[in-house]
Amino acid sequence: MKLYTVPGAPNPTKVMLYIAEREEMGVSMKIEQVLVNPIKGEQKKPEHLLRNEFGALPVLELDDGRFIVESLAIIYFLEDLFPENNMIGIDVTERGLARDIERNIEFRFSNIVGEYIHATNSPLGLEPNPGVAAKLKNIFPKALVYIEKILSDGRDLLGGEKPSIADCTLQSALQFARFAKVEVINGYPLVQEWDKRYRQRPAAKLVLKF
Ligand SMILES: N[C@@H](CCC(=O)N[C@@H](CS)C(=O)NCC(=O)O)C(=O)O
Repeated sequence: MKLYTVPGAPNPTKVMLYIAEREEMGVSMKIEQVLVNPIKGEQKKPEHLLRNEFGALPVLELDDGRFIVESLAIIYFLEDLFPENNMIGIDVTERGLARDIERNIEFRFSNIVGEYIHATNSPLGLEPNPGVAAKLKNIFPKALVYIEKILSDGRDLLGGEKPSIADCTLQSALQFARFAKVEVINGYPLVQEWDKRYRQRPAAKLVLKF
């Protein structure tokens, strides 16, 4: 299999962190990573549009030549393909809760922070939009309060002691903020500590560039 990806971008990083965490747990996925550079517009080139008509990253190319183009669908595919010692676990309630945290973080934090970054100091060179940035800056702190509450019982990681998909999602958004030099977690000490802790993990050291 091949993963078309780019370090630094949030959705590709989420999948790359997931793969690195699973490999750390002893799963050998044998996925070749192929760079597609959005700063050069390579995600909109005809050869990439054949992989993903939406012109986005990441894309997983299966061994039979078909493609999966949504980051979370790629992760769940890999969970199913390599079920032993998977990340989301087997207990139905635990799985439901883990998925809930991940979705809340993506929809209420990562996606909004991504738009905030593009409106503030876009790595893709989009025109800054202070009006949009000011509006978004009032929205994502609610998610930070939610994350602080989760971490307030002293857990190391979002799902407890083991890494979860939510950790990959949150860290990929925070890396994007560091890459763009846009501050988003000041005043949220438990999130800041989690961030420092997570970045010490071998998988994080392998994947994160910023
Ligand atoms: N919902 C998709 C979003 C994919 C996406 O928007 N990827 C960004 C990078 S984080 C991208 O390729 N942006 C460049 C573009 O859309 O031109 C997913 O989760 O995979």
